[in-house]
Parts: sequence; structure tokens; C-alpha cells
Amino acid sequence: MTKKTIRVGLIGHQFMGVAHSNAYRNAGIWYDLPANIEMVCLCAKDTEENLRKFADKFGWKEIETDWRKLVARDDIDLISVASPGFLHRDMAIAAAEHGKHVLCEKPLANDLASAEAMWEAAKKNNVISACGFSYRFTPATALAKRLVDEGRIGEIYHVHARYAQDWDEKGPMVWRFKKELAGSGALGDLGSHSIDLSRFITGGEIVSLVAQLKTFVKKRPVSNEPDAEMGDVTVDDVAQFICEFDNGATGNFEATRFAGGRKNHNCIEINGSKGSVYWDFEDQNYLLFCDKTESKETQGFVKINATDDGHPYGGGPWPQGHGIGYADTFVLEVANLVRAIAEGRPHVPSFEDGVKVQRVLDAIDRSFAERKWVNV
Ligand code: SOE
Repeated sequence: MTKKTIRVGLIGHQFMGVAHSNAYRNAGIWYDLPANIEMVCLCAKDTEENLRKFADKFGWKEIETDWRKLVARDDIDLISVASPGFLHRDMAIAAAEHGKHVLCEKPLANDLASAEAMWEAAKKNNVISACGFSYRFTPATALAKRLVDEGRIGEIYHVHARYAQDWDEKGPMVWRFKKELAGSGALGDLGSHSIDLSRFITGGEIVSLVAQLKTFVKKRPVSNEPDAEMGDVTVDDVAQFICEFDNGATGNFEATRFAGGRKNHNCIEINGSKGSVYWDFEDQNYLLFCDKTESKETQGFVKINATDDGHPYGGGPWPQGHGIGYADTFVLEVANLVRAIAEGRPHVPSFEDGVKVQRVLDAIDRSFAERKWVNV
């Protein structure tokens, strides 16, 4: 039987545009997918020369600068939104209204109402939606989820997540420091990943919380010029909150851009009545697992290399122990999406997951504004 072909249009050619391009290029090479991937058109705001260079490098056939034209094309089935947050809403809704499946980067939107409108548009137009919570696609986080699902962790007591990066306090202004463009700072950029991972691994939803947001560096030079004017930073550098989950677990979350030495320290620990798991992206192929049902003398964390063929997302072209890296999580994400589209079933995480995370982000803002515990 001839395979269906999924024709893709990508919006964005910065960091996430690179991650998506690499994923579309490699997913069908690594995995025997039920559909082919055709990289039809790259769209971004740039000169024709720069766009052509990027497109040729990754294998996009055509280039476009107007995303409205891209999403209206009838030779495209899937739109990837890898643009700054303030554009997600209009792009994703327009794509869905033109009957395209949509993969949108996280956080899904800059505010809850936009995220909800995006999820409604996907449902109404019967398209498959995907929200880019890429850390779900590591073998070790998938194994953590499996251990929870199998009851090996027991009743969950604690979820402790820290996503810490090490940004330059003197660096120039970029869109990520502007609320109107990014929605929030460390909170949405990093915290959204941790919130989603906690939901993915434990299956629980955060129901109430109390939060703190803080901006340490309030002004940044608007460009790299030595005498550049200073502009206002209007987002948080750090966000932290404690919370309660619907299954009774307690949570403790921190997202920060100012943790010297922490390059991409996205970690999560879950402690339950029967065991604990700990994962850190900086050692991403491993999961620490403590089985509390073992004898006290030998009980402790075991470091599991989660790349064995039998583990979730094991297999593929790489033998056990050969590990995956940051870019590979996007390849796994795209492979999963292509399977979902080819088989006509929902992709997880969808826009609905994006909305559920956004509800927590919204509650964090409310909690800090009112300086009190709030319900999600
Ligand atoms: C920047 O902080 C960033 O690129 C995030 O936007 C990504 O989602 C995260 O995976 C890595 O860090």
C-alpha cells in the first residue's frame, strides 16, 4: 500500500525553528512511520537570502514571509508554529480554520483565553493539535510515568520540580523579556515544562497554589551596541510556587533564569509511599529510582539507563545505551505526531494539555497579584 504523505509548513526559523526542521527531516529516517513527511514551506520574517539559506540547509522546498498565505495553502496538511508566544493564537487558529493539523510551541499562548480559543478551534475544525512539551519525549521521563502507572511509586506525597537556567544579567533585550511578546518570563518558558511533566508523570492536576514572581534585572540594553539605551524588562526572572494536586500530593516548583552553573537543569523528583523517581535533563538518559519495598539495608536510588529497547521510546535505530540528546526529543515528538495524523487519532500532549498548563500559569499570576492561595 502506498504511504500517505503529510505536507508540512513551518513558521519560525530561530531556535525552535531549527529544532522542528531537524525533527521533520529526521523522524522518517529514524523511524518506520506510517506516513511520509514532505517539508513543503518555511515561513519567517527575514530576507529572501537568509530564508533560502535556512531552507536549503534543512530541506524546506519553498520559502514564504506571510504566514497567512502559508496557512491558507491547500497543499499543506500540518502547520508547525515555532514563533514567539504572542503570535501563537492567531497562527494556530487560522491554521485550524483552514483544516490544518497544528503543532504549536509551549507555553500554548500568552494568556488563558487565547489558549482556550486555540483548543476550541482545533476541536471545532476537527484537526489534530499538539503542544510542544518536548520533555515528555525522553525515554527516562516516559519510564518515570510507567513506574507511576504500574503502582511502583504508590500514593504520591511530593512533586518537587526545578527548572533552572543560567542567563546573562547584562545580555541585551530580546522578545523573551517583554510581557506583550512572551506572556511571562521564566514562568511560561521554563515553568510550563515542569508543570506539564508533573501532570504527565503523575497523572495528577494542580488544584490550588500560592506563588511568588520576581524580576532581578529590571532593565536591559535594547541592542548589542555599546551605547544602547536601556529598556524595561516586563517579565519575571524567577517564578516559584507550592501547590496541592487533585490526588492529594503536595508540589514545590521553581523556574529561574539566574542559577549560575545550571545550563538546562530541568529536574523533577516524585516521592510516594512505595518509591521515588528523580530525573534531570542534564543527565537525561538516566532515571533514578528508589524502591521502598526493598529491604532497608539495600534500599536506595538505582541509576537506570533508560535507553534499553524495552523501555518507552527505546528501539529506533540506536542500540541500548547510546542515548538521546535535546534535539532528539523533537524527533520523537514529530514521529508521534505523524503516527497520530496517519492513524487519525489524537496526539498527546494536545492543545488541551496546553490549556491545562495555562490554567496553572494563570493561577500563579492571580496568586502573586493577590498575595494569597488561589484555586486553579
Ligand atoms: C529557553 O529558555 C528554552 O529554549 C525554552 O524556551 C525551551 O522550551 C527549553 O526547552 C530550553 O530553554
